[in-house]
Amino acid sequence: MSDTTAEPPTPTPSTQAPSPRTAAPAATPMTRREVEDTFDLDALYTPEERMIRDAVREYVQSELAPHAGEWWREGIFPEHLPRAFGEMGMLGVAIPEAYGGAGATATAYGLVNREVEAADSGLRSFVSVQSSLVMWPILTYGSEDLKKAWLPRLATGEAIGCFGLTEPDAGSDPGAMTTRCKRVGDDWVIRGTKRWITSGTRADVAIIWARDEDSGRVLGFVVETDREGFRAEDIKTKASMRLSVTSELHLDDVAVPDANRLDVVGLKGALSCLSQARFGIAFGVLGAGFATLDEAMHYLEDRPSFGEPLTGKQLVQAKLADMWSDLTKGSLLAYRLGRLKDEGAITPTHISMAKRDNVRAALQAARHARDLLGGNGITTEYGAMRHMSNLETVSTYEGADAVHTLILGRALTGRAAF
Ligand code: TGC
Repeated sequence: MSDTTAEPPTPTPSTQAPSPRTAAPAATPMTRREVEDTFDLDALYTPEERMIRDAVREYVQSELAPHAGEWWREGIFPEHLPRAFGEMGMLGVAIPEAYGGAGATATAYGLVNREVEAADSGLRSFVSVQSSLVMWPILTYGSEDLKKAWLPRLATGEAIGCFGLTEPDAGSDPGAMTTRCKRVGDDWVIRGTKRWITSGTRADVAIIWARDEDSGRVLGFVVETDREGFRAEDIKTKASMRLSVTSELHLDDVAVPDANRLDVVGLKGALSCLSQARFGIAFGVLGAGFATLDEAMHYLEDRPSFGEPLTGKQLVQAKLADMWSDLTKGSLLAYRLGRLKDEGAITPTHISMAKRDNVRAALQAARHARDLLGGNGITTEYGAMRHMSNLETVSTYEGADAVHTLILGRALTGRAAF
């Protein structure tokens, strides 16, 4: 039996003096490639997907990323970009080649979004609205004449498109739209206001959703923006997405021929387009998130504080590790999302989960980066604050975080709680 009353042994004093604090050896941080693809997803992409991604990465990093801060600060979306994007094959990546697209996989389209958003979410907004919200509905619901008239020009960037669903008083609940259409002879006459419309004042063509006064059903139309009664103006008070053009559209009894009506009836037409755009966002935001992680890693390694680089501090590493881990899980989710879409097995629930959670991961990464960069983090010389501010918009548009949460809740429980 042991003697529980015995005194604990007296520790033997060390004969060695405590080692003086020595300078930390040179650090060998992971490369950007290792950080951004820790689970080697690269090996799972096709050679064509890798080729498209790498070409866009090179273009974005050399031609867009160095200027994004200045364009954002000045509130400029440079006029030459649509044509340049077209030349790079970045518009309509998954649209068939017969209509001017690249005919690539949905995964390739997602990867393009990711590369573009590494520079700025506003640039990705242009690409995804043009591809997912304008080209996709024309391809899917448009007549052959509409496809031939618009898709090749939208693919080259010669024509610009926008998507009018949201209204000043109808965002999360698009069914509450007040824009109306009425059949008059061979035409439809459309009246209403749309708001928060990317590229609205630049657009040559608008996809407009309106409720039929007679049937009460929601219909979609391809509306040329030079039609009488169509007017657009920019929203100039944005503290986010500043290098993206965001507009309000006014349709004052705009007449369009029945041939411009999309072949889909009900809100599902518009929601199916949003599914395409939300898919791209789930990939895109990872680009912004990883850009803020990369920036923070470089900044902190070069910045000593209390005698050593900030990357050697525990609280800093905790944030970096969370950013890396969350964005990496987002990449795995996006990869699977892409393949489900390529296989035709994707559902709106998959997309809602990926859009919601990947935006959360990217936004949290940007917030951490902003914090880690200290005072410099609030300037536009660094990307953290700009990305953070943009991602606040991305969290709200194309289905607010709360809407996607409730879509997931409805899928889980079978009860709609909107
Ligand atoms: P609900 O009953 O759920 O559905 C009505 C019909 O639509 C179908 N559906 C979908 N189809 C394809 N993809 C989806 N994601 C779909 N979601 C629903 C559904 O099957 C049904 O079809 P059917 O045949 O039975 O008629 O409709 P609800 O009114 O209850 O909708 C619920 C809710 C909240 C999920 C939906 O309204 C929603 O997603 N709200 C958010 C809307 C949104 O994202 N708005 C922001 C868009 S961003 C913007 O407009 C700016 S333009 C982009 C830019 O310029 O940057």
